[in-house]
Amino acid sequence: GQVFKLEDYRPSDYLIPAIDMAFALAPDATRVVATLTVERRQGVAAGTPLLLDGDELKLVRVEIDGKPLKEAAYAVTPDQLTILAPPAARFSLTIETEVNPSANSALMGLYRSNGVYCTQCEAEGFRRITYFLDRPDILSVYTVRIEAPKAEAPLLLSNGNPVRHGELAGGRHFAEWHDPFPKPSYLFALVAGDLGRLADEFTTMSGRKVELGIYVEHGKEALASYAMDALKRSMTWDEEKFGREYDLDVFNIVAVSDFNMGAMENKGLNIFNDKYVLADQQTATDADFANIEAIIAHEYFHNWTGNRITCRDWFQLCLKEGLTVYRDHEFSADQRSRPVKRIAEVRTLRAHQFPEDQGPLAHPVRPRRYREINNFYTATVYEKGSEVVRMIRTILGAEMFRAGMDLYFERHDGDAATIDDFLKVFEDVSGQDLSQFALWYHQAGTPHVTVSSAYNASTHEFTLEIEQSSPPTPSESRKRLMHIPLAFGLVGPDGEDLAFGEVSGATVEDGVLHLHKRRQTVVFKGLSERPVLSLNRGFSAPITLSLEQKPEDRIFLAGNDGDAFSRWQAFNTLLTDALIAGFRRMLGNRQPEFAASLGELAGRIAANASLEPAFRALALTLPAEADIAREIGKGIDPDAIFAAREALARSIATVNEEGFRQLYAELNSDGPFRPDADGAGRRALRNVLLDYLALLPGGAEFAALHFASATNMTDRAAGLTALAHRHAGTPQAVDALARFENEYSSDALVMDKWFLIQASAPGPAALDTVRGLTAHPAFSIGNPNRVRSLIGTFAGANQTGFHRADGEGYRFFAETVLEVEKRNPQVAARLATAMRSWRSLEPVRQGKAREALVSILKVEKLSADLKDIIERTLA
Ligand code: HT7
Ligand code: ZN
Repeated sequence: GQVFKLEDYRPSDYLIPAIDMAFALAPDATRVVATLTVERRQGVAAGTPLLLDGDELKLVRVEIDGKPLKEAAYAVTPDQLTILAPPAARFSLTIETEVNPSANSALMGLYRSNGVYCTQCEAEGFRRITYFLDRPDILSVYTVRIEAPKAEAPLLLSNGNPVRHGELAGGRHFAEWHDPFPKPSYLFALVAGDLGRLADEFTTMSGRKVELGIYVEHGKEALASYAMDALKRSMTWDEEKFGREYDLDVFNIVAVSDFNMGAMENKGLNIFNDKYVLADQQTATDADFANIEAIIAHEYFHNWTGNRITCRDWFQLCLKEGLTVYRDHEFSADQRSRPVKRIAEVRTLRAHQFPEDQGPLAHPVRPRRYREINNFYTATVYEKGSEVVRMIRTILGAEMFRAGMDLYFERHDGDAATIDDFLKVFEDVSGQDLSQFALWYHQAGTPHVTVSSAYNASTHEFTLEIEQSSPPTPSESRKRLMHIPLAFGLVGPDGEDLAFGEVSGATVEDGVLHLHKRRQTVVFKGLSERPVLSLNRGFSAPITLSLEQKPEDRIFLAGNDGDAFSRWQAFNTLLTDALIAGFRRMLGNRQPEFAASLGELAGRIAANASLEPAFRALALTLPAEADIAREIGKGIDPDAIFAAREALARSIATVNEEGFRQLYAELNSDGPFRPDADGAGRRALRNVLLDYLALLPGGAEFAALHFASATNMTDRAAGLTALAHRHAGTPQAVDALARFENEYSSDALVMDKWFLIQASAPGPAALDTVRGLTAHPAFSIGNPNRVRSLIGTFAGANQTGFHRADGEGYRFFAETVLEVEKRNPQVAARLATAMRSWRSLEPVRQGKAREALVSILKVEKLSADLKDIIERTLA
């Protein structure tokens, strides 16, 4: 396949300042008439051919300035339309195409989901609707007319503001939309169908009224009320925190049930996976509510970071995605608990981005090459991209960061911009040189920092020996040195940060130590007591850190560090170290042993009422099996990791049984359900305690009671998980699974939880369960949510089931990925990334994993999406 390279970027020869589109919708044969105003760019020779992108298109007619084009004047294939010698510097080009929305199972372009017509154009779906310069630096003003039978599609939506609508003969009707803001084609959207509407309004900071609408299946309107509330809070927050006001008369959101990703920020018409819109306490967990809030905010924030200022090319994807993730993280931190949110973000980053950055699919936040752009909507672009923006804020400080953002909006509104443009605004407002910092965008891999410390009681000096390194990644064997901003504190015996005098060996400003070199010896003077070092507070830099520190110091930090993230980190490091030691003992056929201090500390954290429950829940959650595997790095035997983790959980539960039971009972609140941070935090802590208590004698009965008495989905799902994972096959587990299935068989989103819980049940038997569930009536291989909940969970979150030593998990997975690929290459490719860490497995599993990957590559006519992932995974 073709490799696209950043250095090949050239502006297009032609511009398309305006496009008028007319859709005559029909399930199998929709007609699209697109009239493009085309302008030759200054300096381009007259007669230069105009090459328009297409993808599986059928051309019906083509006209220039209203006259049919002779056959000799153009060349057409399903993938390209070439106007061989355009007649003038400016002309109008009319193209009629026919597309089949019903047959579009790839869910890119115009398709039907549950009888609703909808579109997905990012990244290159617009070319599946009409021939176009389908690249993000072509900005056009869109006017769209939609025509359809009124009974089938009473609702006709597109971007921008409504212009007019009316009745037509034969039971048909039409609506016209105009979007005054020039936009790239990937932000085009159309929705038509019969949907219910939840309506509201918002008055912007300058007093303009905006009509808000969330469209869902009839009868589900009430389930969109949390999403509506999140939308209004997002609009207010963006005004208050970034001075950004909404700019159209309407803002619509549509929920569809077949969607390749979470949601899409089309201008004025966001389209959402219904999983991220519909929620109430009986069907959604607290995690679902938090996701809805974050994704509603994310898509809304794109209106300024992505839509008003878009990307010049797809290499700049992080310009909109990393920045918008940063903005949605800050929003959630302000709406909920900042430290809890930060810990959750870091856990996600480590679970998804670190393995990507440390494996064969590693790429820079701003890549320089791609074969299939759909495969670059990655944790690196999104999550590490957000961390890079966070570091800019750490380096510049809050005020200067805001000044830079203001300048970005002022200077680049209406532009298709680059990462260099973004960095330049911060350089311009601050006068700082960010050229070394820019490597965070350009260099792949997770930097590693090693630190040792020494205190000299006679000179009152505290010395740090620091070294940075970056491991090689695909096609980047030599790495340059990074600017790494490390927030820190020197913690004194009373838990307060100690003041220090002169510092040599590094720039230290506002509690941040800046690394620029390979090795730095940093000396803090004027410390009359030995400090305990708290480093990378708040996870100020996305690195891995080897910090020589005594367990007593970690225990001290876990209880006393002024930074909540670092308290969590200190305890988590203690747990991880214990689990790795336990794993090694298992490999040596010895039972793991754990220091009593660990269990006692867990008990103290659980009982510490001065800590918010959500924090305690996160602290008491043991590192996941995949986290432990990542820390171990190679020779992974998932069964040994599982056994070590189980043993530690049992030991913590046994030592703390009484305290945990008492706290569990105290947390049982009977008040009204609230999906806010406090309510969710209490449930999270109670459900973590359930996980521990379910391991003790009588655990099945205990979990069954929890399940049966649950008054909300968070508790019900936690009870079912405890039964299905810890007591599989017991009458309690079998009964609870059956009851759940019976109760929710007609609610696809809730059935996804039922699939997920079974797909993640540890042990080799999960494979047969998952295989069997692919034949369940609620499962559908064509629906991305079903595939992700059953197959994606099995491969991504079931270490012992998927990585069965006999390799059967991999074989099943390879077969299923290929089944998915026939319908939806994009979803198949994303699924396949679950194999990215195969080289860290022990040799037998590694061999079986390799066989499965190779078996996929042997298939003829593999899609570009899947081929790209498998080839890079094997390289
Ligand atoms: N910008 C959106 C990305 C997206 C997408 C990309 C490829 C294929 C399908 C897709 N659906 C949505 C979502 C976002 O990041 O906000
Ligand atoms: Zn986004």
